[in-house]
Amino acid sequence: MSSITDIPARNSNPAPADVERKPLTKKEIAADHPTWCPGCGDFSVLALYFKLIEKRKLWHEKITTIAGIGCSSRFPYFVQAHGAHFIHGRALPFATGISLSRPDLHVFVFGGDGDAFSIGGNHFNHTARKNIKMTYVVMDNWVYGLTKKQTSPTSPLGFRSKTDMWGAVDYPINPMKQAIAAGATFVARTTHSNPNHVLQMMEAAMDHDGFSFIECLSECVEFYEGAFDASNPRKGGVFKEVPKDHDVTDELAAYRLASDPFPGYFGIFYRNPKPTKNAREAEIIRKSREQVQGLKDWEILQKTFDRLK
Ligand SMILES: Cc1ncc(C[n+]2csc(CCOP(=O)(O)OP(=O)(O)O)c2C)c(N)n1
Ligand code: SF4
Ligand SMILES: [Mg+2]
Repeated sequence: MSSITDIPARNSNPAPADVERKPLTKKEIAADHPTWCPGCGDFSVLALYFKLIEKRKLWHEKITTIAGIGCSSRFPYFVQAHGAHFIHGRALPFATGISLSRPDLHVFVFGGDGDAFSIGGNHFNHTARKNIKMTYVVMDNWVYGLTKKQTSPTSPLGFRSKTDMWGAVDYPINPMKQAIAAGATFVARTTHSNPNHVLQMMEAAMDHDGFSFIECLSECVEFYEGAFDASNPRKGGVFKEVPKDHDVTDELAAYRLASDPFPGYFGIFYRNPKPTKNAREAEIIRKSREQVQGLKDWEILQKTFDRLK
């Protein structure tokens, strides 16, 4: 009888049949036509996810695309693969269950700044500290887009919205600092307006064995037009990459990079692998299986009941 622990590890070599399989084409990965507003930054992130799937030969049955609720969180609808559009702010716990039970899958989570840092703020911290193996891309537009312009945790001071008619008075969070402080083992920043860079960051995140977090600036052209112009050279801004001599294993140096005022730096701020919860749990399962080796299922059950007496 097979069990979840018999599933091959995610990084195991592909079977010979897989080697001969052609990479999926965009046509095979794209599902419904995205319902985003024309010009929304989220289109770019989706297009680069398709590119990643094609380039890295990720088969339908080997990936899963999870999201919460929001414009950005509509993401899984548009991907022809397994996935779920889950409850607002709860994408990470849902993805955690998948990651721990199916170590052979690439678990990708997409969502917005509200989903990640307001209603899902608690889950963000805990998923990061537990170092659950997955890639989380937050499409940060500094606003609640789906619900038509409320202040989000990343909206800058003074931002006028339906919830702050006289301008936001709450200090915004800094997603990079939050991710580093929470214990994420891979922390990167990119922007929808630089497609090559988005792809580069997604590839690096996917290859990281642990919780990999990407803040991807993604403009909401409807409710926060021009928010990121200062980071876009085509709009007169500056795209400043993380300095070549930055030590990505240095947490304090990463924190200092994250303190640079907007538009700040782009690239990998922090990458410091350490054992994942996936690995630790797999080890516990392995050891406990050793203890019951050779026993029949009913004998294992009986042992458990005896322990409960
Ligand atoms: C429990 C719950 N509370 C509130 C809402 C309403 N709601 C839906 S999306 C959203 C915020 C979305 O903002 P963000 O995550 O930044 O995504 P965006 O639309 O900007 O991409 C809110 C408050 C909801 N769907 N469920
Ligand atoms: S409201 Fe904003 S975030 Fe939502 S689809 Fe339109 S441009 Fe994109
Ligand atoms: Mg948002």
